[in-house]
Amino acid sequence: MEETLKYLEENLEPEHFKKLADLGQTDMSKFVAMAVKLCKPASVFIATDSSEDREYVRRRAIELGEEFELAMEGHTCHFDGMQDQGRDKENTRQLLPPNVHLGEHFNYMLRDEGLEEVLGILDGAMSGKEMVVRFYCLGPKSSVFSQLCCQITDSFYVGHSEDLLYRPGYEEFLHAGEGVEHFRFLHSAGRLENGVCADIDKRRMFIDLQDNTVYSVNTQYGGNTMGLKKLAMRLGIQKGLREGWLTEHMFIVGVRGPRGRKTYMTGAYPSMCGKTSTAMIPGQTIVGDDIAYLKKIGGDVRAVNVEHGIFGIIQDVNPEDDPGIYDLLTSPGEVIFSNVLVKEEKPYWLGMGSEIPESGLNFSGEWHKDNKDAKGKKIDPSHKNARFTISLDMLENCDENLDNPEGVPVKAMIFGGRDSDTSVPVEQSFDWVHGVITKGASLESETTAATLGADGVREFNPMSNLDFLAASLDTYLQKYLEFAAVLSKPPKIFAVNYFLIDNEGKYMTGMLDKKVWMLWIEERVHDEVGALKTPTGYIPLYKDLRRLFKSALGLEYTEDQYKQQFTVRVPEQLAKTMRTEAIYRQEWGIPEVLFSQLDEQRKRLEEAREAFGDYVSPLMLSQGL
Ligand code: SPV
Ligand code: MN
Repeated sequence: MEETLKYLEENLEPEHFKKLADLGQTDMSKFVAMAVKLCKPASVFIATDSSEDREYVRRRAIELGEEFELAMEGHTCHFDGMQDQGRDKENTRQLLPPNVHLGEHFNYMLRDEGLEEVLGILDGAMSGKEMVVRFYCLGPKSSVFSQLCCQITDSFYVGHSEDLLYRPGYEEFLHAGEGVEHFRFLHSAGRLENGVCADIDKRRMFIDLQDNTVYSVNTQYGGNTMGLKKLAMRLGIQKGLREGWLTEHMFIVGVRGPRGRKTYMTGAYPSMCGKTSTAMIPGQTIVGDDIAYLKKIGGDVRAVNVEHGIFGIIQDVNPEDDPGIYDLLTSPGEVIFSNVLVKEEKPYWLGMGSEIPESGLNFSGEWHKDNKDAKGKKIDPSHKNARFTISLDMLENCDENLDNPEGVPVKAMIFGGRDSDTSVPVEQSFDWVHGVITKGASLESETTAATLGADGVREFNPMSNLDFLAASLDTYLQKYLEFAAVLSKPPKIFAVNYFLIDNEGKYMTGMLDKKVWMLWIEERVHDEVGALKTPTGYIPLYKDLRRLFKSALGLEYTEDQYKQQFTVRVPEQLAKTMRTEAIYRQEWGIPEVLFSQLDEQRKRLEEAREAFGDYVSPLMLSQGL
């Protein structure tokens, strides 16, 4: 330790050396010393939780040109490079010791080789730049869920974003005692040209599971750089599976039921499948929109939001579909816009509900509506994955239990994907095991712009967590099944699908209909409404949906709509069952119950086909519960 402290004392300004030394965390000091030695920054800023340090980080982001101010007070905008607009799955790898294999769905490499490569790229990556060291707490402070973290970066945009998205952790470290386990992240945007990363070909996000450390370099996009977000999920998943709890890609909301009752639910959907907008449905309260830790406490599953803010997709945020967020994005307050169009210091984005200028400044530089990219494709005014960053406590509908150290009790868990032709809009599983297997582990979704690559390709994405798993599928599933099996009343499991398309290529359900599905789920949790039993789960009765459409949205919901939306599509369902089974057959050690559940589902579907044909109208089914 003495050697480390000596090195730090020689290389940090006294004020900053003191802030770090005061923490008394040997391991962390070594990490900081290693990062300074390796990345060779011109200076180092150690940030505490103070408002001065926080303000400094925000100001530096602007001074360095990583963000620029917009007309509205508190609003700034940041641009990522043309090739840096989403999570780069290809170059995000877990580093594993020899002889550890997770399966073919994962991107990993040998730890020694990976470390050599990424440390080589990070060598001197901060020359001439300022390094900033931040401390955060994932989950509420002083709670059984708290997970301390240290983020080192040379991007003040990353630091500023994390200040909006996470709870401060300097004080927590100070009181935690020497040697507290923590996650750590080292990021450098690398060499910049015109404010964006110049060496995109050397973009790497490497996760060292053995050392709870993540390295990220030559990228600015939040999903690749903010260690506490998706990169920390791998570390959280690894730790949770060891200790018997879950780290999930889930929102958490409080849904108001009859007589003012509030019921908490989680929802796991892949990126860009309506997670944030579901968490923001008017009339509900929001605990979180992206990442949850779930633990068993006192006979309940309880969940916390790992985060304290939203890094949300801005496309289609407009006064009609997303009034809460739209208001916030058009009022004074601290907001970071990324990859939108800016004209005369005003931000514009696709689907904002008003006209977008024909020219302005965007992620491609000076933009005009006829501009084309290198492949000859027209450049959108704002990127499909353009985002806004805000703190949750700015929202009027922020839930009162956001910072409750015990979290909130989870009564329903919802799984949703982008599915144009197979599943009904909402459905309840028969029980915990059926739900985990046929709704969670079988989840598929058509790809979106949140990750680099083609859009609209159907992909297997169990629990919407595949991108972040730090365990083989058999371990993850086994632990998931065990997680709530011991509870007398495990959360009920539901599936939703907002993306069914009719023969003319139009969405079968409206943007706001999800409110009705949530209200139906709320009533089902309390056994207040009946349902029809289908081969794949319980679906709503027409009369309940008609009532809820009327009371929640003031709409007449017709029997024709119901029939069209809730028809059991047997060939598509059978094909899905077979696709899922084939994927799991290629894995090793998958719990046998997965195959037996899929087999039973297939038999039920075949029986229904015998009795009613390929497409089974809900009106043909009898009430099942
Ligand atoms: C997602 O893509 O799932 C997000 C944004 O929530 S990112 O930070 O890129 O992961
Ligand atoms: Mn996400």
